[in-house]
Amino acid sequence: MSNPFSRRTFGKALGAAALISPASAAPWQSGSGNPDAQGSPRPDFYQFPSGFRWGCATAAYQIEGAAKEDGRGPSIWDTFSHTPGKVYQNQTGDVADDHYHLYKQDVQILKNLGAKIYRFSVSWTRIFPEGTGKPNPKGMDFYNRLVDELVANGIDPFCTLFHWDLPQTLQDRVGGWQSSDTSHAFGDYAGYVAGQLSDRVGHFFTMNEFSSFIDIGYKEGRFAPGLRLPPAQLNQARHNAVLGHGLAVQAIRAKAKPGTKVGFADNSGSGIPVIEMEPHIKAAAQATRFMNAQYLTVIMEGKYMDEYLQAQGANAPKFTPADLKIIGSPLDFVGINLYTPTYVRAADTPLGFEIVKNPASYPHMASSWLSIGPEALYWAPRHVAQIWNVKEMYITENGTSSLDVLTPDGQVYDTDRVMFLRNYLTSLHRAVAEGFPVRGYFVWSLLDNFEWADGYNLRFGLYYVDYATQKRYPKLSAMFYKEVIRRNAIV
Ligand code: GBH
Repeated sequence: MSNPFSRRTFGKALGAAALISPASAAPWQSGSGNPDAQGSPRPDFYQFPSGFRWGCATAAYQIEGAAKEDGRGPSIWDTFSHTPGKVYQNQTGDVADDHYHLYKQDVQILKNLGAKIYRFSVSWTRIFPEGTGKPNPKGMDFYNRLVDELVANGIDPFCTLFHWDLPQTLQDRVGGWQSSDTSHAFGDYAGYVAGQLSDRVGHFFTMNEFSSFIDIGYKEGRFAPGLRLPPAQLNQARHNAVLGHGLAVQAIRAKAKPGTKVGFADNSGSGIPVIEMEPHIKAAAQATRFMNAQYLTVIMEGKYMDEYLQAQGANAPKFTPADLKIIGSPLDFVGINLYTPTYVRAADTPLGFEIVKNPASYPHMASSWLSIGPEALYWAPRHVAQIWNVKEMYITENGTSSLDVLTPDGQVYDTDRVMFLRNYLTSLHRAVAEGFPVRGYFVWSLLDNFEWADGYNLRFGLYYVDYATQKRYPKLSAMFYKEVIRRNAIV
């Protein structure tokens, strides 16, 4: 242990000295490791502060299955996945991971990992099979059982109210997010669920990834409901989505136990300075505001950016000042789903930035869209904290697909996923060490699952799912993550 290039030496360079063990010990001295390392042969340099919370995330349609059970109504993803040609090999979420029946076993998996937080989503049509009307008690029962099971096992449930499975009835009746009727229906549903669960659930996310369900579902047509709307209608759908978010915030505040925290989980584009120097950093912050003008920015600022409205011209959304007040309802925290970087440079443009396109040789993971940029996990929290003065943040998703292979001895050696997580976590560590208020981190995902239009082809789990038997196998990455959690440090 006399390595002059110890991780500890680098630690000082990263400004993380406060989080590592005795400053008096020379970096090359052995035996001065962090006491939390529990027998580790070397000091844990990438130590997280105590109280940092580690967990995993999932979403209802991707894991639950039981599509017709206990009165669940159809969602737009049932319809879409059953439409030939929309999903890889016409696969559906009818059975998925059968989590609806295997949830107790899945909670044990979480417990075994050492996860202290778990993010799941509620299927709207289990609660209100037609989107509105009378709640279905059997549907609510499932989430009551799940939440009880989590709490009994020492895992704090974080609940997402909308992860894309919109009631088909609302799509048919009013055009889904094309109508503000859907925004109001969502508010009512969110308030109802929060009222039922907030005695045990302390954190609610209104919606997951605005741009995914609106831009891909209503503009590109590759996600449910598979529409390609012209710009004015698209902008109105975007507006109705953020309006629904705001109405849900208000409904949750009205119906949930006092002290319940409300936020959202968005995959906001995160500008990364091409080189870490002042002009590019400033440009990256500006880009972050502008790229997210129709979602994150209007929610955080209660106002559409002038540049956004000007750029949209006659296609800009129609709204009232009252809408903006609802959309900008104060939040308790912000959740950020983070996968890919967007590089930005300073430029002589009205907002002072230009997005730098990656060359074709830029590396990506098994999903072709998943370009690798660990530093996104540093810049996104920094931008959100600095631009909007946010005091509590979670990384609500981060992880990767892999072409996992189950070996005959029941192992999955997903070294690519371990590489990915280890590298991204170093950037998260930097953000936390510099004081940006990230309180917890959720890996996407606990289990392999229905990866939307990619079906079961791409696996994102820490646990491999054999869909023929529904047996779960821990991958190498699960063992890696378990050790990260145990040591509260990157290993
Ligand atoms: C998240 O989306 C979702 O919240 C989660 O449900 C999902 O399983 C997970 O990530 C992994 O994908 O069709 O090639 O243009 C992440 C953001 C936005 C990434 C949509 C994929 C479509 C890629 N996603 N995007 S492509």
